[in-house]
Amino acid sequence: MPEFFEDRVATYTARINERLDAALPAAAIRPARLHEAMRYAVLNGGKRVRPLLVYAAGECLGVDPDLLDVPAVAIELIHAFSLVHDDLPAMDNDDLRRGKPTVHKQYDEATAILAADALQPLAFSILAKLDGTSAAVPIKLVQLITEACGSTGMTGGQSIDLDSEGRSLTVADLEHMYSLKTGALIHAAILSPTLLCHDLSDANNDALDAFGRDIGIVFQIKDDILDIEGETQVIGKPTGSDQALNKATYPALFGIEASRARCDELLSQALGNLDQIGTAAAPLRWLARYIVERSQ
Ligand code: GRG
Repeated sequence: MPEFFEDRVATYTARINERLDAALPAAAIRPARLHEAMRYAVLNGGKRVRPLLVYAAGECLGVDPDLLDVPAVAIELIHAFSLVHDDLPAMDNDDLRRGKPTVHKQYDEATAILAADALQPLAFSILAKLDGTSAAVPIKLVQLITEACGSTGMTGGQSIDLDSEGRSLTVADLEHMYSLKTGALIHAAILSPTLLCHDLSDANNDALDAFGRDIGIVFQIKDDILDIEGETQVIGKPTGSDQALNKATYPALFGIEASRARCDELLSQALGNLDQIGTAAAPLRWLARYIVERSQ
């Protein structure tokens, strides 16, 4: 059984990497340095968890994978954009990402900012050009994903994260920040196939909605744990950077054991939500467990 899913992950990862490559402007097109930096930001590795969640949730609902490529690519481009900005000196000031120099280290700060700036409109133009659906679908996808990125989504979460350095937060406030900073885009990835499904029941929609919320928070708590217990060579970035920045994280505020326990609790709640969907949710169940058990 696990090998079966590992093969599927490899197939979908190869698929998204090809689609991303095709979606990005060729490095030879002027301005070449900007295009090179955009390609570096996106194609320099990465687990592709968000696209995998798009494909897995789409499979659950019986959506044609050719339609899923569009939200999968757009969401990964936005994720790559967020990592470039997150690594800048004005934010987390990181030199290493995915085992390679961060974009501002490989190029320069101005190029990194511009590459990220250009990835975002590329993502939305790809969504707007989706065909093979009614005209309302691309608009709904754009609405879902812009809300996940904006001031009450990822950008807002990043703002709270930066403001929280050196401060003590309640569990509720910390999880609110996580649900925005990391969870919002993961939630949008899981919900995007619902907009491409013709016969979605309210119950299945609610199940995916609840699953997406839980798994987004789990993803960030696991990221915090890896920042302490992971190996730099495996996670592709220095460990201990949260502590160096005095970040408000789950392990820093509540301890590593409480962090593990919360991951397990949220995972079991997330998996419980999928009971409604039944066996068709097997790929999502596998990905949820992978998110908690991963070492990178
Ligand atoms: C993009 C609209 C927009 C705003 C940017 C900078 C910023 C606002 C948000 C940063 C959000 C952020 C970096 C959250 C952390 C999420 C996280 C745990 C990232 C690591 O994701 P992985 O492990 O990375 O999936 P890989 O490298 O595998 O893709």
